[in-house]
Amino acid sequence: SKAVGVTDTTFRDAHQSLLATRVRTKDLLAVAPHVARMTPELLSLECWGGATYDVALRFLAEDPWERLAALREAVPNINLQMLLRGRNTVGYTPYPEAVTKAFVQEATDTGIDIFRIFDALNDVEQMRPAIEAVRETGTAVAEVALCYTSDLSNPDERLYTLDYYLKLAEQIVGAGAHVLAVKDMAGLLRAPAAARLISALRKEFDLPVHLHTHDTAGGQLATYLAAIQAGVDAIDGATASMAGTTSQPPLSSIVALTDHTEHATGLDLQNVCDLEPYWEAVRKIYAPFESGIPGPTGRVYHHEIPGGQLSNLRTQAVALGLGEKFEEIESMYAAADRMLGHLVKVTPSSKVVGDLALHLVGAGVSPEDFEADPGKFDIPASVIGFLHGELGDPPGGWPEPFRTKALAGRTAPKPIEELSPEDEAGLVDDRRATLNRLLFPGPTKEFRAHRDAYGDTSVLRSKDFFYGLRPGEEYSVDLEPGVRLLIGLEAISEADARGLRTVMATLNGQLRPIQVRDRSVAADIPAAEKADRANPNHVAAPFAGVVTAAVAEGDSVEAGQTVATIEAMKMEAAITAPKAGRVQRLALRGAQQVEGGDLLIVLE
Ligand code: PYR
Repeated sequence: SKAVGVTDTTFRDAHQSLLATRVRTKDLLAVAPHVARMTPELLSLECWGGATYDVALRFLAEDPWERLAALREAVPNINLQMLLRGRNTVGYTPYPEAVTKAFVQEATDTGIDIFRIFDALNDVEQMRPAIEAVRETGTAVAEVALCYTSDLSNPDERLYTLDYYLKLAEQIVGAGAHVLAVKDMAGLLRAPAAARLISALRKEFDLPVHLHTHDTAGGQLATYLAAIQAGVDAIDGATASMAGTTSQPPLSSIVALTDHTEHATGLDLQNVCDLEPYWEAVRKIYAPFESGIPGPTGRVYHHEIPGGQLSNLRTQAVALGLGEKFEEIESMYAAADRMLGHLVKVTPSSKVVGDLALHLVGAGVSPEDFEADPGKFDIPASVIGFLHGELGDPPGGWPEPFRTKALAGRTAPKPIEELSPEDEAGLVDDRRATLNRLLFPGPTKEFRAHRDAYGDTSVLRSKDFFYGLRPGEEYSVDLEPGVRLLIGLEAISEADARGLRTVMATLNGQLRPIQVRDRSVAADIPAAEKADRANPNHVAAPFAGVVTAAVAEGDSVEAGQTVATIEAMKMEAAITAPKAGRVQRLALRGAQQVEGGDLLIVLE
């Protein structure tokens, strides 16, 4: 008889995969004591990772360390678990080992018990510094993942076979893992494959095996049953109202699946169900961040997009004006994956494939034309970096001659920078602030500016934080025990010519006029010039985004040279000169928001 352990992912992966990771600390803390009290039999609570860290600083004006510390206090009795991106820690590119070490130590000191470590190309060398850092803490658990993709039951599968996973597991065990994890980030592990993979891992190795999946196609409860029968030690689930589709399978159906059997989770079905109404209500507040995947989709077996990315990619597609073309983007994702060598797709390799797919659909380039002559086209910076080996070597080797053609004349990204002596000192004396700055410099700066201007806004209710007050509304905030602030909104003025409005607020009854720029009011921005597609001297924006010129008027450029960069929704791409020539005119001033087809540069 063997009970199966359960990790609750509601605080991390569930909202990452359904609500663009937007759930705020306040809404986690409100339910955390109930999680702590009601289900002490949980193996762990997954509550932290790359996206939660990034989004806290970038969009929520929260310090991710403060969140972790508060959760540790609210949940003293359950293991807190985080997802660590190997050498990328919580970022998108590799960092020096000193950063990994300081990060792991600080996370352990603040409350993490279990680190689930993965690498986007299943390269154990990329995970080794993180594994060693976790082992060096002396207390934390190094759970090391093999990322699953494709279908090992398919006799035509040549790369990601059972043999491949067993060799990988052997390296992971050799590197010092305490626990083996199977990370099925897209929900591709079918029940028969789970039976084979889990029983083989249990037979070959002495380590506990922990299975993670996403229920994108709707069949993963069957996979869990097969894995449990094959001896899996623990599985991941989320509160039912935050489960399903791109998130994990529901905790309640997991409990019901095993109740009254030798594998019973030990969780109480009623206790688990009692948390559902809370999350049902909270989820409504976050409705604008819903990814709009209305139900399960079997197309995932073809495109293999991870759960966390599938929801995000939809939002990106809409922001790029490509919302109507989502099925084309899904097919292009599969085509881009094939061109790049059939990758393990998880942050950040999934971003490389997604960037290329969005870029090609946005530019209206067919996969055949692109693959035949990639040197002729703009290529997103992440794709160039990947092809230069920035993320390591892919398991199936490099796609040739595609790679050589794509890289011809394109410069390699900068190698990992050494830490400055100030940063090294900062990692000792002022660890959290230094880590925030090193890992997410831009968002950390904005976060600091927000804190300095407004104080700690994590005390606000989510409804007010996201959507604000309406005139006449009043709201009380508990700043700290015994200190209450009454905030009211009296009126908002018309915008002036510069787009500034005066907001008449009251703080504890005192009228406080505040000047705020209304970004929806167009300050005299001239209508953009459109490029003439037939004119070979015109360089156009390939899609909507923020463009920064890389050349000045009068510069001479080579064909294929980067003349500008464009950023949109975490995607960035180089815009290259279609021909050699001199820059006659820049139609851009500074970094500028543009629409697809806007004129950027005129060559002569
Ligand atoms: C992350 O790194 O955020 C994933 O969910 C894989």
